[in-house]
Amino acid sequence: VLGAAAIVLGVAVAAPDAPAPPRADGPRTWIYFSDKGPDPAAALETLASTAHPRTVERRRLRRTRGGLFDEQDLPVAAAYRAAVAATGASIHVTSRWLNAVSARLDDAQRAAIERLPFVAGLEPVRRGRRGGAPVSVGSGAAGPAAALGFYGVSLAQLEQINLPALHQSGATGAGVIIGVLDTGFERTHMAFNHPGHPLVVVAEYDFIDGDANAGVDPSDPPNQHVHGTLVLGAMGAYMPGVIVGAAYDASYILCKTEDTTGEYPAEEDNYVAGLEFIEQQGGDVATSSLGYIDWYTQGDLDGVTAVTSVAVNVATQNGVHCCTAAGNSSHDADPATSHLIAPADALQVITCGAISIEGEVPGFTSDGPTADGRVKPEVLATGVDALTVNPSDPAGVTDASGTSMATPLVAGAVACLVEAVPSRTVDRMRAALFATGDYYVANGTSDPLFVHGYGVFDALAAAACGPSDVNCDGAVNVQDLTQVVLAWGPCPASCAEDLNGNGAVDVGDLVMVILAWN
Ligand SMILES: [Ca+2]
Ligand SMILES: [Ca+2]
Ligand SMILES: [Ca+2]
Ligand SMILES: [Ca+2]
Repeated sequence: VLGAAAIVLGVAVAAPDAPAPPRADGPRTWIYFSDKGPDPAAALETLASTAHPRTVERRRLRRTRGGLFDEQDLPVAAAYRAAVAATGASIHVTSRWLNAVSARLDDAQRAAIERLPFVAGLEPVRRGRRGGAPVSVGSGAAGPAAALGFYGVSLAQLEQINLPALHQSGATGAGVIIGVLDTGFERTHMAFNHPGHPLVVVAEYDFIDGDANAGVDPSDPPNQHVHGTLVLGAMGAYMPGVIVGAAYDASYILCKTEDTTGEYPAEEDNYVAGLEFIEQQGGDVATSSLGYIDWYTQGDLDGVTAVTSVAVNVATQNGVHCCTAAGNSSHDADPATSHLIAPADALQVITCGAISIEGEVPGFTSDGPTADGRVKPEVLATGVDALTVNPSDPAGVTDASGTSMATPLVAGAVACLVEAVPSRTVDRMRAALFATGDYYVANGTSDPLFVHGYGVFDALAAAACGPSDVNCDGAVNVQDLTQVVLAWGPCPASCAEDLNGNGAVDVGDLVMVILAWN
């Protein structure tokens, strides 16, 4: 069965450069609306009282937009949605953040919708593949050896980011919710059903089939659960002595947003709907091991163009720490060329590249920067022969490779950091990880070739980084002051020196350092 699984995953790379034949059911179209309907102010009133308490709590702690809710959070106007449906178009997803619906349209429906006075525009729904090279899956032979200790076979990949030390300090992801955007998730594995410590799933949805089971339905194609299960195992497994995930005490929101049957496993409307679901269900962290590039060029990856990146920008502004894979489209020694997949270019996403346990960067891991020159990837974790649950053997483990595997390890570490420092904003979470990256610590800068980013971070050190400790060395002193002065000026995306997150390194940040001097 694993052989078959490898074939399914291989579909992602069967013909990366060939023109894409249309699927039998054809692509969908985004229909954007001009406003949120007749009385948005009244609708806004009811939002705060009807929102999930975890969503409200997270926004209070970490939201960087004004207030707790705004027009972005309002649902799409029901009358607008009904008018689109009245043309006969079948609506697939509805996005409040984009103020749009996606639907498959024939020419007559398209013409009728274009004439509606409240329709602002139509755009194709972009689709994509899992970023180039395959996520390889091992033989399943990586069985547990005797006397491996609590972490079993996961020890080395967790130690690489110094995560067991953070766990031992008491931060294991307890009380933190991680949302996962992937294929289906098979949860019969023993590591998800440990007596007294089962995997906790607080919400799930299947955006492909429109049902409430993101696991395995009888009608699902075989192996539709493989990729998602590999990813979930890296975070949520709990089988002491055999395999233990990066955030084994966290709770999960599972979103099946990737199809496995067509040539395009990733459709951006499902991703956007899944991310909104995670935010609305109180997620603290969102992680995606997928990407979209077929319709976009590297020049589009400026953080504000690709629809999935736009959605990630909204999520991070609402305090959701978002992690995503850089892609498996390779890298080169030319700093002017990039091989990223959206939403790796989003403004405050944590973009994850792959490295081996031995510290070697594999050929497949994608390089940055973004089109507007921002460092990507930012951090690295084990993405070569990473160990996780075997989706085809409820007692077994297997190895898998790809930035798909590095990403959930990073997301798990971030979830533990959220438990340790719940009020830390997305900006500062990024800064804390970057400041402890091994490339950054060794060189005082990120990798100029945009392959390592800041490098392999140190989860325990990142937890210790106080709000005014720019360089995360445990003290606030002249070095932090110097770093602020050297970075003086606008910082529209995210930088370690923008301590108060106001988009600039300025006197406010200087004051924060001086007040915290110790
Ligand atoms: Ca289903
Ligand atoms: Ca390059
Ligand atoms: Ca310092
Ligand atoms: Ca500032």
